[in-house]
Amino acid sequence: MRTQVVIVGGGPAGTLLSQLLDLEGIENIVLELRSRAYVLSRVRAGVLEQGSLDVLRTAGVGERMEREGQFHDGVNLAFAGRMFRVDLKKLADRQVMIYGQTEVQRDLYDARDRREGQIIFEVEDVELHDLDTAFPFVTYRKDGGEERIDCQFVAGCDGSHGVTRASIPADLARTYERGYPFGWVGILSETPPVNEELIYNIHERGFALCTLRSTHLSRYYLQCQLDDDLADWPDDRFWEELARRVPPSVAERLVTGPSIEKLITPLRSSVTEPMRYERLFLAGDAAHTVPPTGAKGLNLAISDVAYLARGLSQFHRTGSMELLDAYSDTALRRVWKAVRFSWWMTNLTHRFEDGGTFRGRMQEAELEYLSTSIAAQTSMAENYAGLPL
Ligand code: RFL
Ligand code: PHB
Repeated sequence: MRTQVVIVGGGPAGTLLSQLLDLEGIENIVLELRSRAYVLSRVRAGVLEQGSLDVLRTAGVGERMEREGQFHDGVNLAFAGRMFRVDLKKLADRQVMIYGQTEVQRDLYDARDRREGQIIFEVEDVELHDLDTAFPFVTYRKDGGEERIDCQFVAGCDGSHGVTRASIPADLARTYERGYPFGWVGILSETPPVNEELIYNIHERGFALCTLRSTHLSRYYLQCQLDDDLADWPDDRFWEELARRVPPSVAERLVTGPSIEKLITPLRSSVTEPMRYERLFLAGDAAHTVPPTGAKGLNLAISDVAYLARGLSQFHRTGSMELLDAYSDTALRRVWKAVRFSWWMTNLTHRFEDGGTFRGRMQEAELEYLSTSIAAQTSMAENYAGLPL
């Protein structure tokens, strides 16, 4: 087989890139490890920045999002028994949209179907070859047979556990990493959300997040131990712990019910530089991970893909490599700011074991400052609502 761009990974980054390239007349094939149903069953992000909405509209997948997504003008932080609101609309002149990653993914797959895009699911042993020549190719196995696709470029959109990042020779790439000494356990339940807007709860028992998908679908997360597993968090324990970590007035309104999905995840920051090796370009979680506290992961995947699509389309139209050559630097400038914000928000909101120390006092002082300073809230608002693309 032959195509212009092979896209490894059919998550949001890979599928969106496929759609944007197709709209520019660039042929591409997506290779995805899992089945379509499996990808659609992964419940992850919920918050889209305005810049992400613009990219999704350009890709022709804005219609259902516009109809079913909820715009939010602010987010709330609760600590020491009180709650304050950061007004995104007033302070940053922007809103965010609540629309689940699962829905974005479904819209993208449907859009690819309508244009008869090629996504090959359940591929194994993807390997990249001759990336440092003008004739790279990708091999993989499907239904037991060995396949080969020749191409001009490869896009590595295969997430944090993918294979493309490792195709960059070790001496040409550097990975910066920070692990946090805790994880999140999260549930989805068919209950009305406890609050119309998100609440980030800072509590001595650990962080808790109240978020939602719709008027009848709630999503909650709790900070947990790094070595906890799902068996440690039966529904009853989850709801009891959540009620303790939110302000009493919020706990009173909490409607509980069986979880329909539950996940546990460690928190981590990581960035690989550069996001390119010769004819390979990395985008999304394949190049970087952020802790979910700042709601930035999916939004970064979308902005990377927007930059990369621009570069590939310039090459396609004019033969110029200018934007592709600038891709890694352009994307990384935005990535590092989101990594910083996610790290800051994680440090601000989570309980560290050293709570009674100088660091703990600094955390309290910062919360006190943020709750009373419009300047501090403005900085949080512009980052949370999303820096310009
Ligand atoms: P994905 O979604 O991981 O997709 C990568 C795809 O590549 C496939 N793959 C391979 N395919 C072929 N060959 C291989 N060898 C392959 N290896 C892997 C995988 O099966 C998969 O389908 O990466 P992508 O596309 O870069 O998208 C990134 C986002 O999924 C991620 O950043 C967000 O979910 C992060 N995130 C959030 N981001 C936000 O912007 N806002 C949020 O509110 C938000 N909340 C979250 C989150 C992530 C969470 N978890 C589970 C870590 C909340 C949580 C709990
Ligand atoms: C979510 O709705 O799943 C969500 C929202 C905000 C975050 C993380 C996750 O910071």
